[in-house]
Amino acid sequence: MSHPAGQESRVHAVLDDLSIELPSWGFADTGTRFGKFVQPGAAIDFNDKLADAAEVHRLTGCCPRIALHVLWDLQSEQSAEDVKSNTRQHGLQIGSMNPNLFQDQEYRFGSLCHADAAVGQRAMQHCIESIQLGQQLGSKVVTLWLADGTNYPGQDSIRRRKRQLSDCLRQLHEHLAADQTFLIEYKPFEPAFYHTDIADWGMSMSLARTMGSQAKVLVDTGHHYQSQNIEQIVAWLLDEGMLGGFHFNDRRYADDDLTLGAIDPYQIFRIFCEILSYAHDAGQTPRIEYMVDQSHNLKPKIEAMIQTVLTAQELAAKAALVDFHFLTERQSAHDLVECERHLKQAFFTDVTDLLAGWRTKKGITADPLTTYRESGHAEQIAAERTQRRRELGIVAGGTYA
Ligand code: LRH
Ligand code: MN
Repeated sequence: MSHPAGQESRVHAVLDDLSIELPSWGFADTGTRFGKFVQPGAAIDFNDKLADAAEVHRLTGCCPRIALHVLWDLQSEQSAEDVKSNTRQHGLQIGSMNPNLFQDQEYRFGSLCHADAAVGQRAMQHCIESIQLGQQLGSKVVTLWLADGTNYPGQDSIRRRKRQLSDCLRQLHEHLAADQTFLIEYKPFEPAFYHTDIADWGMSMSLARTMGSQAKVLVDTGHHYQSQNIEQIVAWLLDEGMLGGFHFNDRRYADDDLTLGAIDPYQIFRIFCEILSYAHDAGQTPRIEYMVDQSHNLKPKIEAMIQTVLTAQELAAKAALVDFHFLTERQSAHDLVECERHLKQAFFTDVTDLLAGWRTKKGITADPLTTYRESGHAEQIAAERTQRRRELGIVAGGTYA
């Protein structure tokens, strides 16, 4: 299929810039509160997570970093040097560090927002250790999501928690290395169901502003109310210089963590359009951390991750087809129909050949998902890990209660 002049180079330039960080936890067995469905090929330990992320990077050529969840991936006996060399051996780099302030019993009523100073202190200590571990591991990003909130009106003072949280974040900023960025993730609800201390983009941006110059906002696409216009939030954060990154996933109802584009691919296309429109007007591509945050309860995990990365590339490539000079001209003419038609035309354009061309140029397979499905890799790791689980006496699965 021939494409108008300039489109191929625009698409390839956008794909060259689109480096996607994979979540270590996307390769391990996960579940819902109603149970955990185990997969024979699921990662058993950190080394498996590295091997699986490396397989996705080998096939897609655009996932050089793996995000770590500090308590899920880093055991105390592992030295930072071990983790670093192990990661390098798999041809990967350490991406963002994710402190975990949501699974310990004492965080029942919050962590950094907890009224009990001792609990708050322990939470601060974990954040400081995560920041320092990141420095030892060469990680440039710390992403903080807090489950903190309340379940009932009157349960606690929202303003006290806000002020305490802001103080904590200001202190944490002092511990950052000059090249570290701190991303504050917001979420409107779950696990708290009355108020969440960092519930939306405005609260996150306000906290990031008072925290310090190295703090920005993390947009998890699954953390919005149904009718919220996410691309408008992205446009605002770009214009404020406060967009730090994304946790990509999709949802039908709440924080469903489904594979990207499974429900609303046009949503992600519109987000990429806001980013490319900003880049067009600013004459430069903003530094954005593109990260995946999904849990693959039913789909084979590596296939789901490859599918996710390919979907992000496809939707970014479609957004690159938009001629923002033409669009701006039509917008100033209030030519609503042509503006919408131009976006829809790009969205419905088949970019398979442009993507294949970019992959061939990079020396990787033109069709990573089919190549993986026909490689026998899934069957091979399922057999090997089933055997290893048996040897380790790991009885997989588990009920909620
Ligand atoms: C919270 C969240 C957060 C991660 C977790 C795995 O819902 O999006 O980013 O720590 O999922
Ligand atoms: Mn997230």
